Amino acid sequence: MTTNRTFTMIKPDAVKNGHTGAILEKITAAGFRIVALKKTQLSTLDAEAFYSVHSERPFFGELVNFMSSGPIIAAILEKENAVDDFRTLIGATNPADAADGTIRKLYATSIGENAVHGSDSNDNAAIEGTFHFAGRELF
Ligand code: FUP
Repeated sequence: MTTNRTFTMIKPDAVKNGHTGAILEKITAAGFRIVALKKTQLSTLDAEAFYSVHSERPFFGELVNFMSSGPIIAAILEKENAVDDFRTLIGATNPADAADGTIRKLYATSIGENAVHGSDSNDNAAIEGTFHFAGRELF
């Protein structure tokens, strides 16, 4: 995957609360092109694997339960400087600390149920995109 791509999930809270359309609109309005997109649901094992880097953290069990609790929207996005610009667009992990106008400020309810995921590096964007999508699903 090239370095102008990032990976995102609209998390179960935001999907359940009906924010999918508004969040996708904010993403495309910010200049991101959708390379791949699907609605899916993580199993417990999927969520444990996706978040394995956090397996020793105290919130790991809750994170896995939440992320497998309902459908998500997974997407690969393309834009110059995609990883950093997307993290700016979504805001801080804790919505209480997120800047005004960011997706988490607008749509997240707590640090655990924070509406969206955004890759934190080019390497992880590639790994996470491959976790969710086959090559023939990228356009
Ligand atoms: P981010 O990169 O902003 O998604 O944040 P992290 O990689 O630090 O955390 C990944 C996910 O773990 C967060 F989206 C939500 C969850 N988390 C908690 O539930 N509690 C915490 O204290 C930190 C993170």
